Amino acid sequence: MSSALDLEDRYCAHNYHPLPVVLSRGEGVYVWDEAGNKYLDMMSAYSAVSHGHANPRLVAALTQQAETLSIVSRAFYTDKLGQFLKLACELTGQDMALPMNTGAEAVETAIKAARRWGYEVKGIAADKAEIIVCSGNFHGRTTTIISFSDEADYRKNFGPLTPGFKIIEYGDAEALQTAITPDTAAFLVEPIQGEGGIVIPPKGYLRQCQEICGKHNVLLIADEIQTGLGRTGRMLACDHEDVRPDGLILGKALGGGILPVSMFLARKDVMDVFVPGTHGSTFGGNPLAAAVGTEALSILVEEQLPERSLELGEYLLGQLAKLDSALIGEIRGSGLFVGVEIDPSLGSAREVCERLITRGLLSKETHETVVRLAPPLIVTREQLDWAVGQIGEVLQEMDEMRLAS
Ligand code: PXG
Repeated sequence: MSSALDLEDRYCAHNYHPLPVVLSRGEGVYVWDEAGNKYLDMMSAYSAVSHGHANPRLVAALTQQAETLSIVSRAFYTDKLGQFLKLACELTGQDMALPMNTGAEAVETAIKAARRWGYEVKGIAADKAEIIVCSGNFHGRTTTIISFSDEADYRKNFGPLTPGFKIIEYGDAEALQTAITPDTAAFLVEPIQGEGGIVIPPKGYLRQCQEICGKHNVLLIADEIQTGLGRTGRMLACDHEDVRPDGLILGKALGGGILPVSMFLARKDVMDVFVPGTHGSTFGGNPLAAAVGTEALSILVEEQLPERSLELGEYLLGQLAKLDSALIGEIRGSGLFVGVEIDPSLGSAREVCERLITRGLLSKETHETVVRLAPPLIVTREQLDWAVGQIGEVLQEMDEMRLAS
């Protein structure tokens, strides 16, 4: 056993169950382990590494800004934050942004904004504001956010939980219509559920939700931490249905796979509920994060990564569809955000991932039955061909073993 693996097992809290590989270097779509073995990264840190590992433009932006000015806190203006948020607003059609660091912090920011907007603009009675969320949601790990998860493991023995949330069926616009009351401040939704297993709602769902929210003066807040910034083949997954949400949450790829950078963006009348002293973060919006975030967004646009994701995603789905294996249930995806459902009666998604690792392909199961394929958006067609070949061979191996036993 590797000593790095032993050390991590001994000293790191066991809040994850990592696959047995010790990574030490990354470049582009590849990472290498301690022994020098090379892997194609089809996980991209849950979509955070859309630009590829150690992207030279991002490393240059990082080092140049680190040598200039990194952290000063929001007690002062800096020459980097305004231009970063301007670009983010222009690319997403939002008016203003509030910078944070991790995804969960940006979701918390959205929740605070929605509640305060509910009281101060919509006129909901004190402490009555409700936020509607979906079954199978994943929005992060803070105490408030797990309070509205329907995953028992995420909540167990972390109570007392935060009230004020109502869970409805994902993908069912009528359920939203029924659940709304005069106390509803917002509907918080992932345009495609990532951790839920790459779950794609029915066509037109988001648009219907937007209409319902508009009719009832309820904020539609899209959590695009995982689906945003080109992952699904458009800049935002909401763009597939020409939906502009009232609030938008970004994270992961916003930091270019180098730093944790997140933000909540919204219409001006929503963002105006924040006045000095009502919300903040020591690191949120620091010049280092702003410089890297600006470069990350510029690369997406200049290198047309959303368009690339759309084209290569369709290609990947087409190639996967040609695989002939009893183990495969549904194959679904949008852009380079693809899930391969493994029939649990015939094999486990984790076993598929473990076998793929031994062949130099990194992926991670989600919800036990889904193999997630989400490579950096700079991946090439040839690299995808190689990956599909490996997946095909692994499924064949598992099929043969199953039939032999
Ligand atoms: N919203 C969505 C849609 C996400 O996928 C978050 C919010 C939270 O982001 P942070 O940066 O706080 O992790 C995510 C995160 C995990 C885990 O084990 C989380 C994610 C993906 C895989 C594993 O906590 N997504």
